[in-house]
Amino acid sequence: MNAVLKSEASTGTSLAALAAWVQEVAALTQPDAVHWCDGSDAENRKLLETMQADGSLIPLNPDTHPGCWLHRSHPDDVARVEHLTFVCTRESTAAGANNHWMAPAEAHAKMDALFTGCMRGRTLYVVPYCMGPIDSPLARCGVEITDSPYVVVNMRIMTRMGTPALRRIEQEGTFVRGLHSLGELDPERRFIMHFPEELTIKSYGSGYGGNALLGKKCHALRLASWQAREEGWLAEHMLILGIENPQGEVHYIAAAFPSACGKTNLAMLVPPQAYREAGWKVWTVGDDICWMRPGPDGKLWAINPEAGYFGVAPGTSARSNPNALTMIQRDTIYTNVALTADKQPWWEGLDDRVPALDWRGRVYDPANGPAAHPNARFTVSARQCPSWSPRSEDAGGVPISAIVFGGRRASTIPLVFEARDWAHGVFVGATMASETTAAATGQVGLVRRDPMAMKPFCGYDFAEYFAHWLSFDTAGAQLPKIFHVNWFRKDAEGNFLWPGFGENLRVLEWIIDRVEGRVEARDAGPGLMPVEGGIRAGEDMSAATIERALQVDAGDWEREFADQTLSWGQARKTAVPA
Ligand code: GTP
Ligand code: SPV
Ligand code: MN
Repeated sequence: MNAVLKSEASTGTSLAALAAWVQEVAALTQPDAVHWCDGSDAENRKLLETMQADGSLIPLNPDTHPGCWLHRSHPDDVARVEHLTFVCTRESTAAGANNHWMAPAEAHAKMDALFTGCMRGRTLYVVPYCMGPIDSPLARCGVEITDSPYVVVNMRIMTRMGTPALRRIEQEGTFVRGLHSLGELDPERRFIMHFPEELTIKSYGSGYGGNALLGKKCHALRLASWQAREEGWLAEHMLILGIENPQGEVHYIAAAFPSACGKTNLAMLVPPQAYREAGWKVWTVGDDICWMRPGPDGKLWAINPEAGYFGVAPGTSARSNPNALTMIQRDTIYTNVALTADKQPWWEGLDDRVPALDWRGRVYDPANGPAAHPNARFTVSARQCPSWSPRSEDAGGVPISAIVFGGRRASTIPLVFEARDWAHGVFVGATMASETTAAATGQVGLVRRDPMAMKPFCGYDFAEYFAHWLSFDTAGAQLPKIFHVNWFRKDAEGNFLWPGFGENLRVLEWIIDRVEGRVEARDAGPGLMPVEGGIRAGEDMSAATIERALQVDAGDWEREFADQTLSWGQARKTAVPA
């Protein structure tokens, strides 16, 4: 451990509860040194240098990718582990059928046994962070203790990390406690435990984003959803984007798609040429998490609690997401991507170059599978996105005009439909499904119910969660309209029926027109749908493509409805505690 970091170890905090907790954890985990993170550039540089020296970060080509690094994770530690993720409430019914549950005493005992002495030979980092603009009443703070410098430098990008957060925590006196250790990175000794009644997280044995950057899914979704229900707001797995039309009106839309199903891409959408020329603009507020609550005007006001993006690399290209590609050209941490011979990051779908090394550092051989891991990711500051919205820093958030649910569905689900009212919209969100992806370990491509894209992230019983959603429909509420989209429908040959990406703006335009009452819709089974010509065609978009993507087949829908009922029944049955 280097001298500068070590000499700061005894500083700490004026908040007795925090100082005591750090001391207690240090006594348990027995690190060689304790370092309180201030979030400064100098501190960050030191950490990067230390990791370069021990090989856990590899500098990328400074000419093409200045300030960029590659991290190769343990090959068994590349995604979230839903089967090892628990919600530990006093009553098992509070965690619900949708979560794995363990009694808090048992979970603490199990975790504390793992944590005993686990930081010997390592530095314990104390990472104070704020989820949301530091001056926002909607923001919430936490402290993560970790023995992973990779986690620290990622948390610095993903959250408002360091001294300003510590000052807010000292003023408020309360904070989420997150304890993390890499442990042995053994999948057999890996658990992600949540104690919502204690505002505590314990995570052991993984360095992967969603398992280890505790501000993100563990705090900002699982614990925050619990707090949100108690306090009358919503913590959702949603992107937030602003759409500015040629008249200068901006509408903010929040959209929930499951992991690796298009949030980052939609949030950074580049309008098709005809729209750009007419003056349409897209503003990115968030790509993964949305906290929203009713304002005095009855509207839902939303903030993005994060300060950076932990995005899926594969599929990102100049064609699919030019804003993202620009954004990750500098000061970016790449995890599990491939490398070209001149040390540029590479992944499937980027371009037609052939990489030199795969994500494990082996000479690239297609026989070993994809060059980049399918869940390879980039970590980057939100401000580097060309479409970054300055409203991301608004303490009060942005007003939401529409909520969009969507999934990855090869069949059945049309391009877009609108819920008839709030209650129907909650039903649409509650029954949605999507094909599983590489964002979580397990089989990819299975259709599973993923209500509101929150199956892996809701910190309490889904029945209570749906009831909480319904409770927002009060007199005086100015609730957003709710829609469902599907960018992933395929034809018989397995080709996408809809070009997606920038072209998705055509669907968002219809959504805004519906919100403003500017266009008619027809009732078509699943919900309200565009009338002919309702979605704008153009030189690069034929009316026939739109019609095909909008088709609804009665037989498919009967099967879908039967599956919705069956899946839910099964989920309830299998999850009854023993
Ligand atoms: P998480 O960060 O895991 O929560 O995922 P996300 O919802 O932000 O997913 P992301 O936008 O990173 O998309 C994941 C994959 O879907 C990428 O490979 C994209 O290229 C692909 N994708 C995104 N939008 C579209 C689309 O409109 N059409 C098609 N065909 N693919 C898309
Ligand atoms: C997801 O899996 O939904 C992600 C990536 O956004 S992680 O933060 O690792 O959960
Ligand atoms: Mn996500």
